[in-house]
Amino acid sequence: MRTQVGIIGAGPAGLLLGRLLDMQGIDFVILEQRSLDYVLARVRAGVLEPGTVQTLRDCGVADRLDREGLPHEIMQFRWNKTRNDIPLVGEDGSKLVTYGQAEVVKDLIEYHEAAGNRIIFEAEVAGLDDLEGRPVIGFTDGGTARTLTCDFVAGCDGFHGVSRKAIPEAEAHSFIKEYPFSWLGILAQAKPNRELRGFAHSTRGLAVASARSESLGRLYLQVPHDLDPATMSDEEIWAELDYRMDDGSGERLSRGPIIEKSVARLRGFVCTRMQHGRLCLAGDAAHIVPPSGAKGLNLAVGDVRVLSETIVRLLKRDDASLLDSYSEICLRRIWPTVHWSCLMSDNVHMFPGQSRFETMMQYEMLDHLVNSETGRLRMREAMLGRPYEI
Ligand code: RFL
Repeated sequence: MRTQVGIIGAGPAGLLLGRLLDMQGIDFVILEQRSLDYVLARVRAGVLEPGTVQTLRDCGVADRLDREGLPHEIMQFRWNKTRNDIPLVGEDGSKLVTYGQAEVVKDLIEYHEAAGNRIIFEAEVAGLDDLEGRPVIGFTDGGTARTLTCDFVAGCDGFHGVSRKAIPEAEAHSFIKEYPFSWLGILAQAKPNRELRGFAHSTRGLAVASARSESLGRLYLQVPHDLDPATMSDEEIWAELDYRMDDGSGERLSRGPIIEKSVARLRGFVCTRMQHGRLCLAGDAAHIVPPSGAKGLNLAVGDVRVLSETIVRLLKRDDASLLDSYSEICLRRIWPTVHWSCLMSDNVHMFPGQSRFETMMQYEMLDHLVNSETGRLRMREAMLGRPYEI
């Protein structure tokens, strides 16, 4: 097979890149190791920055998002059993929107299917060759070994993908912070309670309550790495969420059947070498943020905007100027966002062996971010997302 751009991974990064290339008349093939059903069922991020929403609108894939997305004007924080609200509206009126990552992925796949674009599911990429000449992607399709020859490769294959491993010395140019706990995430058929949303720092650890739609709640509990979600009953999960979210107001979460449970580790990770020859990494393939900042998907969108312009200039105008500065441009948005996500994580969780002094320091930091003028400015800038360079 042959194409101009071989995209590895049908997550938000790969699917959006395909759409942006499509708008420029550049041919591409997306190779995805999982099945279509698996990709559509994956529950993950849900808070979209205004820039992400606008990018999806500019790509013509935001009709449902504009109808069903839930605008998010106030963020609630609880600590020491007290509720604090912070308005999160930009000076131009821009807001965060809650709309599940699975819905973004579904809208993009529907677009590609209608346009007749090539996405090959259950096609696992095993290796990359000749990245400094004419790249060749080796993959297995239904057990058969095949190759895709292309002019450019986009590594959008997530943290565990193969693309990063094809970059010489990527490991030596990587930075990682592992947190000593995980998040248990649940999806519940329960109407989210508007008065009980956001982050709650409790002495038994963090709880987060958010909405995926008017009738679906997405909630999280800080848990040990080795927690087997099957060992916690729905009743125990709701009781723990209520305990940690309690702010003395008497409000309780609305309960309903829990339809999905999963445990995810928290880590910060950045690979600063995001390009080698005609391969560029985008999204989780290059960086991971702890979810406390709700930034993973939004960062992927920022990378992909730079990557699509890099590819357009290279393939249409034979101009490699952006290719040489790809990592540098992306990292200018990545590092501050990683820093913000880690700052949030460091202050909303209970760490093993944490002293009461350290807890008081966390309260102080949260109070600064939520209740002081400079702190609110910082929070708004970080949560609404930094402006794009490209
Ligand atoms: P993805 O979504 O991981 O997609 C990568 C795709 O590549 C495929 N793949 C391969 N395909 C072919 N051959 C191979 N060898 C391949 N290896 C991998 C994979 O099957 C997959 O389809 O990366 P992408 O596109 O960069 O998008 C990034 C976002 O998905 C990610 O940042 C967020 O979901 C992170 N994240 C969250 N972010 C938030 O902002 N808020 C959240 O609440 C939030 N919750 C989460 C999350 C990530 C989670 N994971 C990864 C454990 C909850 C979870 C459970």
